[in-house]
Amino acid sequence: MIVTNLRTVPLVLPLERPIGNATARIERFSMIAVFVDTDEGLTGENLIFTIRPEQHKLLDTMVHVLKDAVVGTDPDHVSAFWQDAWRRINFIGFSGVSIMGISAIDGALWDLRAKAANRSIAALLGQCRTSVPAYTSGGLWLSQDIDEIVQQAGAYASQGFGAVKLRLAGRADIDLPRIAAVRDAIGPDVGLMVDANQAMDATSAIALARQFERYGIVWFEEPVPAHDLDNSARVAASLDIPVASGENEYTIHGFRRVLETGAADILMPDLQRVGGVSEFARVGALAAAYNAPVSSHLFPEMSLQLMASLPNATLLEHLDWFSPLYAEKMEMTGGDITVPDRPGWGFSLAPDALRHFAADK
Ligand code: SMN
Ligand code: MG
Repeated sequence: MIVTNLRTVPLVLPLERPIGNATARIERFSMIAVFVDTDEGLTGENLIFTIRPEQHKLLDTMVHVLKDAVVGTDPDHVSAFWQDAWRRINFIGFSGVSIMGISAIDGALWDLRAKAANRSIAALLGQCRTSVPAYTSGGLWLSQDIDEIVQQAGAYASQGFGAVKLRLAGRADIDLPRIAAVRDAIGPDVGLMVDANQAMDATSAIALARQFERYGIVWFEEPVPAHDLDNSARVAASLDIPVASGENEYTIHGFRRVLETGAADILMPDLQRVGGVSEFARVGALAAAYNAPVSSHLFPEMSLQLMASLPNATLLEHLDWFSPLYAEKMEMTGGDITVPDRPGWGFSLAPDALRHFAADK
């Protein structure tokens, strides 16, 4: 089988209500649907996105910049695509938008080769489980007041989620009452994690964590700027609560530094930043060598396939942001999301949704 074409469809997916964390306000997702066609009539697909509309064209361009690395290749030779793409991005750099372009195509190639084998991606990678425990991160935003997050947290617990994530401001006066209220709303048996989205310095992060320790926090996510590995390591070494980080890391090289410095206890690769399915799997193996658990960042429909294959996988980040685009829906039983055994990702972009959310319509 040979790749004959690479196509993209820019999409705009608006949120009903804008949301905010400590570093960003999000009104809509500017997305690129990526399609890799073959001479045998099969097509592999993938999605990448940005929360900043002015970066939409940049993502689209980056995918097309790598077109010559994939058209004419055998999809089973996905590691050869990686090597060639790596050589091509040398001049513009081995992280950031370059890797988003590689991730987009890598994921579409894995979807394609799994569809060609009539297997799921998890089955191709070597499957470990048929469902993955999840935590919900679809709500409890900093942009919502305390009454609203209490009501929402209670609703998540009633829906059966085993854990929920709260976004922090990075200020004790704002965060501690919200943490206490959410803990009260979900009861003692539902996990609670907090995410500072890089807003703090190490000293204040350690001081804040010592005050929220009593609420039974599963992990403290991105306490300090993501690039500041030494200070993240200082927070991790000072606390009993695990530090989780990695949504802003690129490739196995970035994660190697996180592990070597002790900057995080739990790694959170994001499919579009880590380098797609290939690199997510490699980071998972590297993490296993350090006994580090892996929790996926965003893209729940697709990350399920990776989380199903890693022995050291912990919780899947669940939110329904992208579900309007898919023909299939995620299913949850007892807080675990079912790993579909349908071919490829097991979730396919619905043609009517692609038309409905097309950016240029
Ligand atoms: C997050 C990242 C990007 C956009 C929204 C929220 C957050 C997460 O850090 O962990 O989901
Ligand atoms: Mg986060």
